Amino acid sequence: MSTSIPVVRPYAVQHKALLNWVDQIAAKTRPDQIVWCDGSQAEFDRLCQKMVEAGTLKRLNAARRPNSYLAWSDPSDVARVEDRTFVCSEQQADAGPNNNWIAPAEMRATLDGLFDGCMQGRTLYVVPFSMGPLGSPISQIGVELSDSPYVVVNMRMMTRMGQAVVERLGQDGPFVPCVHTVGAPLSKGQQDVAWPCNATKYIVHFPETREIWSYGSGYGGNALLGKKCFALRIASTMGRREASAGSTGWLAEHMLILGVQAPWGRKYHVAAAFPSACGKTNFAMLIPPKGLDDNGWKITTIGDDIAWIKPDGAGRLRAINPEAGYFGVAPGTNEKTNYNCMASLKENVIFTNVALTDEGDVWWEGMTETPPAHCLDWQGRDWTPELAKAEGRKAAHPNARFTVAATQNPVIDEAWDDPAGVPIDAFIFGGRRSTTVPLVTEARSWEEGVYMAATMGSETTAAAAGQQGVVRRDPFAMLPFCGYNMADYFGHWLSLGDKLASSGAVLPKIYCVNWFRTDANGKFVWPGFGENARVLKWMLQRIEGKASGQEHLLGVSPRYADLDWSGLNFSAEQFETISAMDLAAWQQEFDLHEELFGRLAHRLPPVLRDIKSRLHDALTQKLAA
Ligand code: SAT
Ligand code: MN
Repeated sequence: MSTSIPVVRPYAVQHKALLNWVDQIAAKTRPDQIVWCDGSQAEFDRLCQKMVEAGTLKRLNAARRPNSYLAWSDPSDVARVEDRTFVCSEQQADAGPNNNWIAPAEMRATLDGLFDGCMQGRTLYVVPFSMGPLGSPISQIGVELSDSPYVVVNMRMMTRMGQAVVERLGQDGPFVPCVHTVGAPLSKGQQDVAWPCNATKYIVHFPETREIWSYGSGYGGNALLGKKCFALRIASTMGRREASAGSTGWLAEHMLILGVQAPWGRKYHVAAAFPSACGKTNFAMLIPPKGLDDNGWKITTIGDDIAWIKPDGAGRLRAINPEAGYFGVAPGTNEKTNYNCMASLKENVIFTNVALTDEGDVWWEGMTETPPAHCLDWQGRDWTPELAKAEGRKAAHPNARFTVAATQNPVIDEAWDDPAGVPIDAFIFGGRRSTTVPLVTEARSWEEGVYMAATMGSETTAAAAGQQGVVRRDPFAMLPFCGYNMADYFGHWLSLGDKLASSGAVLPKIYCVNWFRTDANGKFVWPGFGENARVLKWMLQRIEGKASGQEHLLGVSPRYADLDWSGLNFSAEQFETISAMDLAAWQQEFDLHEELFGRLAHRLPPVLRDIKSRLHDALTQKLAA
């Protein structure tokens, strides 16, 4: 097929199927031109300049924030839209009750209508990207076709993007096709707006054919299709599909990965899952507190949001960060909560939906103790501390973000880019719970760890559109990101553990944490942030068989004396507030586990039901005693 649409392609492409697909999408969406991205700095600068002229970006004060930009989105387009996100597998049961499902044929008909001419008056950018280091056995390649230059510049920071990826694909390499449009075609002479988008939104995945189609949004995970759409929803289905009698398959997880150098001379790697906007980026960059073993600890970042995990030849689970940048929550970030993050944000940053100060720099709630006397809020309106008080209006949107290359992180791990990945010693699962769940619990077995992760609950945050602060079950922090039936996903974790254990491999330990318990006044009791290193130390000592704890209903937790408190004033009473097992609350908690299992009953692995009965019986006995 050939179209008469002008094409800018600064390099040769040998891949016929890729060329044909781009032609085919262009014929349908009818852009003014097609531009193949090379991933260069010059291209990045050119696109940013164009967006400054169009009003999409503001260039920040070069003396204060060199090479940095600010975007304000449309007020209706500020977060992931979970109710507009679809997994269209052939069978509804394969998508599971955790996903919105529409029959593929019906969805294709809908998309056909929506994408018809949707890029008129715009440029179609071809964005080849690699999730993971180019050439790693764990990496995968995608190509996103998008009419948003904002997406292009963000993808350049968030992934390995450009010409080298096309070269890697060669004549017939596999790639995941991703099509994205803001859904705002321009008629001849029509003036564009700063943030084009559409009230109608569809974020669609076809797992069997590994396709992603996104319509109507320009924001975050709705539009940067390498992130949640590919690296989690599609990749999770790929990892499971590759499991067979002879193979464990692999895992695509909503996890940060960190390296921990312990003072006793061993380096560990930990992967931790938390729901969106629960402090993953902070945990991934944490600085151990002074006093803890005289600073013999060093924590380094491999990834802050997503981990792809595969066993190596010896059956050890190895993880890579498929991303190359951070798309983190700005509000609440400051030199105290995340020093290394603030250092990463000194230059070369794209900010979205934070406030603009009179000096041409950025500000957000919590960035400094004293707010600026005046700034423009994320919608461009005058903002002062007085107005904030009177109207309760925030300067930055609660889901305001920064996009920055991982290489700007001063504590990036030396192996963050290693194609072989890093060996995982422990998994951590955490939710945001103001009650019930203790500070830290070690699972007694892989199966019980899977049970704890599967039944995790969390209070909802601003990362997704919708009500905030309500507890929902968020198994493995994957509820919005698992591209297939959650019950099958539990089964995949269980069988992977089974296969590795029976091959003689040592499985990582599994921990469940909760940094967010509150006191009677609703205040967080645990200081969190850097102090979380104390919990990390206990976990690593447990791995070495060098720390004790107390067994209870769910597993093993530290007593007050089992944690290192040097340099921190935290009383045994305070510790009790965040560690106590309220048996009556657990009675209710098990009811909620049962509710979840009821929803997933169709394919739920029986082993999880057995564990639940066992734990519940033990609780009943305790309550009776
Ligand atoms: O908008 S994103 O999905 O990229 C961010 C998040 O939910 O963590
Ligand atoms: Mn996330």
